[in-house]
Amino acid sequence: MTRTILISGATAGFGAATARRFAEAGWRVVGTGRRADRLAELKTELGDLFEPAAFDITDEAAMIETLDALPAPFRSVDLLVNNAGLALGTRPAPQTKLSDWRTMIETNVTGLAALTHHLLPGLIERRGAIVNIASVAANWPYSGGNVYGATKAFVQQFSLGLRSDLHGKGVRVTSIEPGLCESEFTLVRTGGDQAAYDALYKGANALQPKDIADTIFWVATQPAHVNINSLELMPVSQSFGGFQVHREA
Ligand code: 8X3
Repeated sequence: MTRTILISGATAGFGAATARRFAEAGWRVVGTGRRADRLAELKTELGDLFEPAAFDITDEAAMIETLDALPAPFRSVDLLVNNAGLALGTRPAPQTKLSDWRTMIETNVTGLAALTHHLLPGLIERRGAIVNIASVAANWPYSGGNVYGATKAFVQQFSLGLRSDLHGKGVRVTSIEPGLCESEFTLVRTGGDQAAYDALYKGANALQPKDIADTIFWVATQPAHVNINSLELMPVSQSFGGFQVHREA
């Protein structure tokens, strides 16, 4: 039986790689995102197995209208991958813009919750699965992580809460928490600063979007009685820096 995956934020990075990974395995794939041209390119690449759903995840009315208008087989979602999300800025909290914090909360928290809420009845009916993309930033605070890390802690805790609320319903829920991964994410975070992007990844042998896609695929193809609650992964080159202590002069 052909199954259907819906991936939010499929226009680049983890989302596009995940679309390719599941289409390769014969799943029907719904890819959402704001950039219709990117989704059209994926449609050209992946063919009939791929269905674009262009909307901004912060626009709940557009999301519902677009998803409800999908061709019937693509409306029966078995696996929701909540991947859409972003970080804006790397500066400490006092030097950030409140508008950036709002955008992160509206996308990473409110948008993710709205999409999940909309698809939940069908996922319960089909005993489906939800994979939420959190981050190591949910587990390990770092300077400049502020609201981004907090939104990812929400995603992680929401995943655990869903597990509890869906008790006995056969729906699997997983929080995936990736570390440094080379993707457009960093260009978005730095406002398109290619030099900062190059410096961050130079010599780091970072994770690649395909690593995350393979991880999601592995999680989704475990036997039906196995739930991976959370899974944190980093490149070998990334580890922990410990606490900082400020001393008065
Ligand atoms: C972001 C992970 O390690 O680039 O989700 O801060 S990291």
